[in-house]
Amino acid sequence: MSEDEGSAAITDPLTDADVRRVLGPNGEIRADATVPDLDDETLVGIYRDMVITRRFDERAVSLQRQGRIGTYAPCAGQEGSAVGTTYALADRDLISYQYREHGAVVVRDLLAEYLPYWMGHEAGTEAIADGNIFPLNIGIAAHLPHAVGAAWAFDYRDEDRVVACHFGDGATSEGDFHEALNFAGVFDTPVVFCCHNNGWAISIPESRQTASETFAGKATAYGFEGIRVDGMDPLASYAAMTEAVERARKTSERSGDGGTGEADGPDEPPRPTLIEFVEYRFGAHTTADDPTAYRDADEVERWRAIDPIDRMEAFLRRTGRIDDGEIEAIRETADDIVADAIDAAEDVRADPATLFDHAYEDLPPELRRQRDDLLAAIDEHGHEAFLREE
Ligand SMILES: Cc1ncc(C[n+]2csc(CCOP(=O)(O)OP(=O)(O)O)c2C)c(N)n1
Ligand SMILES: [Mg+2]
Repeated sequence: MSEDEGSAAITDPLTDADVRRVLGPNGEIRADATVPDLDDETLVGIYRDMVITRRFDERAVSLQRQGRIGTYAPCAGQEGSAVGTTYALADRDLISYQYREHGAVVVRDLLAEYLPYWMGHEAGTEAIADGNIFPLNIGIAAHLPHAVGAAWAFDYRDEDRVVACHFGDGATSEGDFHEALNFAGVFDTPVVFCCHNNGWAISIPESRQTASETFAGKATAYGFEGIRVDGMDPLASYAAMTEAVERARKTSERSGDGGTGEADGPDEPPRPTLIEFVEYRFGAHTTADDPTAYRDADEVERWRAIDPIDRMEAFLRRTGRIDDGEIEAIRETADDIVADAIDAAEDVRADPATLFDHAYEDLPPELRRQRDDLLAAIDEHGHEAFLREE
């Protein structure tokens, strides 16, 4: 984005012709687009899950400001791709994500179980594993080889499961990204790489991240398809992901023979896809960041004009699927779901001694001494002495 565009009036910020869209900037169905074949309940469900994700975001930022959770990475602006892609998956499919795609957890209905993670409790990541979601990953791109490994294992074991692997534009500069995509291309692993290009990696703009014309174009080097999609359009995100998931499933499942392997046609292997979701994060990189130091307010406003929730809401209204009353009810439900999740998470009481549990099979002497001191102190003063004062 050039600087002289800074003061331009608010217009559609996403004009690249190669970016797939179903909804226009105002939620209208584009002339060249097909609305995915989903029933009304599912379409409203996509909207509801985005509203819940946004509400969760607002509350999480506020909780961090009050010292009730740790550093948090907001998702606002990116709900369309996080929620839309997850609707294209079966529950048995695995999700591996960076740290911002909370909408995926919302769709899997695991918000309450997950929130303790942001309060420093291991239980938060353990719980989402039960919903086929890998622990979130802060070490940029480090989860990509693991995601590909999981996909390879599914294929090897002949399991009808695919992996959705989410990461940012910044992650594409890591060696792990290239190793993972290369391996996936060579070994035909059933994985969909979801690159969330929000224009920034903390304060590094897209223009300093790559000299490639697009992030999707990098797939060419690995021998599979790369496509660009409006990540602030949940329907386009769903449609693109559905297509990529289909390609990743084994031939027998793709041909609809129920996995008997008696399908007609050549025995094609699963193929990976790289989807570049072009989108924007409205808020700070994390609650530890001040984005006004590196991007101007006009840029944020331009992208806010195509807010994924507003567009989906306008689409649902225009097509007669929801009205004011239903929208109000969805917002109230979202408030309640998030409030209940916070209450449940704040009730979690971890044993401080578990701090020592997961790094070593046998604790080194110094850590053993520290643990023994802690246990002795708990013995003397009781657990309550180690809890935050209300
Ligand atoms: C290996 C590694 N290097 C650096 C960092 C510090 N870091 C945290 S987030 C981030 C930017 C990532 O940007 P991107 O992949 O675009 O994701 P976004 O935050 O925009 O969603 C960096 C460099 C890290 N966590 N891990
Ligand atoms: Mg980014």
